[in-house]
Amino acid sequence: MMRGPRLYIAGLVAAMVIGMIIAACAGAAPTPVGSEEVAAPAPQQETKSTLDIVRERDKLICVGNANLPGFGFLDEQGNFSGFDVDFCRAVAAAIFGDPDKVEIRPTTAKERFTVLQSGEGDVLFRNTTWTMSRDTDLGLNFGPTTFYDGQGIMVRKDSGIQTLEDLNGASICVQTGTTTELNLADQMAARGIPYEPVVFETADEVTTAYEEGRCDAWTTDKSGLVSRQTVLKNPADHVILDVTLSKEPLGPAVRHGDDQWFDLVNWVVYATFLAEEHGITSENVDTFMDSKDPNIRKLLGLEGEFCAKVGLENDCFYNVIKMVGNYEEIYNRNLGPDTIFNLPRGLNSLYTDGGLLYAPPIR
Ligand SMILES: N[C@@H](CCC(=O)N[C@@H](CS)C(=O)NCC(=O)O)C(=O)O
Repeated sequence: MMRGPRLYIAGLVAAMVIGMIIAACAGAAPTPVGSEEVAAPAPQQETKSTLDIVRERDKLICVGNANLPGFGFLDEQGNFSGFDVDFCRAVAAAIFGDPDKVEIRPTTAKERFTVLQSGEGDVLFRNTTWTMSRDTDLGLNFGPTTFYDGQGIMVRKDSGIQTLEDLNGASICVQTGTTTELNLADQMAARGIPYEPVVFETADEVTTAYEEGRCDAWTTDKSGLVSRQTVLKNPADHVILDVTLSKEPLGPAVRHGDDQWFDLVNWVVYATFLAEEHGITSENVDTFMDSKDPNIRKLLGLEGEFCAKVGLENDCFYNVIKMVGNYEEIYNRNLGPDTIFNLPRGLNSLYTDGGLLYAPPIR
């Protein structure tokens, strides 16, 4: 007898609950319990894109290096030059059609990430290794590797040291805030070789200590050793061992959170690879303006609207090539056979020459 009314009441309650849910889903405003407890709508944040900030400032700020000849170096006249500096100039050429609209903000290894994260710079071009922790924990995005490197060790020629095993019990100078410090520890531990790390904050301190004989060896990226060897009192007295302790893919980094800016930096670097691939240089680029090759036409802004996809004018890559050059020109100007470094391209050759430089297509 009782089943009927119970079912009826249960049905009524269910109908009320469903009705309330439908009302809520239909957008009925919940009654505020007290205005203090209702979160105010977040104010419309005027978050400017990095590109807007750079344009308003009328210059690009690259976080860089002042002490690494060939990569990022400040001369006595107050001018910066080097491979990383040229990539910074290439980004400015793409944005402004003027590679001089740049400021380099020199940093030590340790402070470079904070300077980028705090917004004091727009992009990091400072012989910086792409690692997983930097890519994730530090909130960075790494662009295409511009220089494939590996860690090396320098010793005095007359030391007789030839292998890592010869460094048993040796003191090794190393710079803090670098991958170098960590790789050294890993590699020596893996081989069971005891050593004494002598740690400094700047490259100048490392070099001075090494020259003064305070350490038997000195370790950093091989590019860094070749570069800093030139500032030693007697460069010929030193030798870089034929050992490679790590992979050091060096390239640009930007902050997380601005995908268009990340794309822009990426495609400027790729444009230098593609220009080399097509044999287009700063000298001959104008002779390609009547090219029938669709790949070249896209690169030079003659076909499609590719630069617009990263917020720029259609001649953005043309300006990079015309004003700064293709990858080979940038490499040779700073590190090639006519420089004191004379670094062989090796892995930093195009994929068509057996190297690792490979740009996706502009399409
Ligand atoms: N690629 C490594 C090493 C970068 C690095 O800072 N290298 C040193 C040694 S060559 C340097 O550039 N020092 C310049 C300076 O401190 O002034 C990294 O990203 O941690």
